Amino acid sequence: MRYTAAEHDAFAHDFNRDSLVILRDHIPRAKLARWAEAFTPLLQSQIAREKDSPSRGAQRFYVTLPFDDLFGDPEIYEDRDLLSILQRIAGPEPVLCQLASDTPLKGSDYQPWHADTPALFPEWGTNDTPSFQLAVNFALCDVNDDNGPFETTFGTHRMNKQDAMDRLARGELPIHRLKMRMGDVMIRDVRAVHRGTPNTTGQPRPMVVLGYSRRWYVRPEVQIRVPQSQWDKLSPIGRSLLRHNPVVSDAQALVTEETYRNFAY
Ligand SMILES: O=C(O)CCC(=O)C(=O)O
Repeated sequence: MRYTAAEHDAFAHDFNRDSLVILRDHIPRAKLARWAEAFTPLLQSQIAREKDSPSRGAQRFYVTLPFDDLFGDPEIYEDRDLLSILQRIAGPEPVLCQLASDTPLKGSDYQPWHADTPALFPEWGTNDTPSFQLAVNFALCDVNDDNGPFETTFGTHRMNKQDAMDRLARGELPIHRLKMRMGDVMIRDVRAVHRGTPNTTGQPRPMVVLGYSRRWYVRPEVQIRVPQSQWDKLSPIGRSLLRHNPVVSDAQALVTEETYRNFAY
């Protein structure tokens, strides 16, 4: 672990205020360079599948990653700092239910401002509950002003969504344009209002997303297909994190055509 319990507390405190925290320089860049290399053919296949109707907007692709020896890496998804902060934010025994990526290419545009999930109890007219659905994001390249930095607002994860949108439209909410180095890890509450921005370079900007949720929260729109041979190798922590995902034969695990289209909350 890089951080002390007091530092985990401080991260959780900042997260609850802002909707996100970034652990700088947390994953070795050499490891992510290997991910980037293996990602290229997966992206190409997804582009070929979706070319007439990209799932996340013009020239923006959602690619599910296989839970194999490279991408199913416990040094990343079981990282002790990450889990310590997640448990402070979203309670004990979280689940991991999504292993995927978002990639804008040249020709991509600003997405509409959005949240990735509706309020837990919409009839309350407020989002003011503790966090229940989190995204852990890290890029497979350095993210600068030109290649599609993630833009977000602070504190809107617990606001009424319409109020947040109205305040944003009136220019009352500062917009944070997040430049992240490859190796930085962001933990964010997906209720915060955010958007993808255009990538104007010729290089893709892959951003990995690991989806974690509270122990009782199920997201039917995503899943991780865990090959039996990987399940057999999982640690007790890995088995707990992945307990709600299907365990499939190694041959079946290769078949994945998940797309993910909802983003207009
Ligand atoms: O890739 C990004 O920077 C943001 C993507 C996003 O928010 C989405 O597709 O819902």
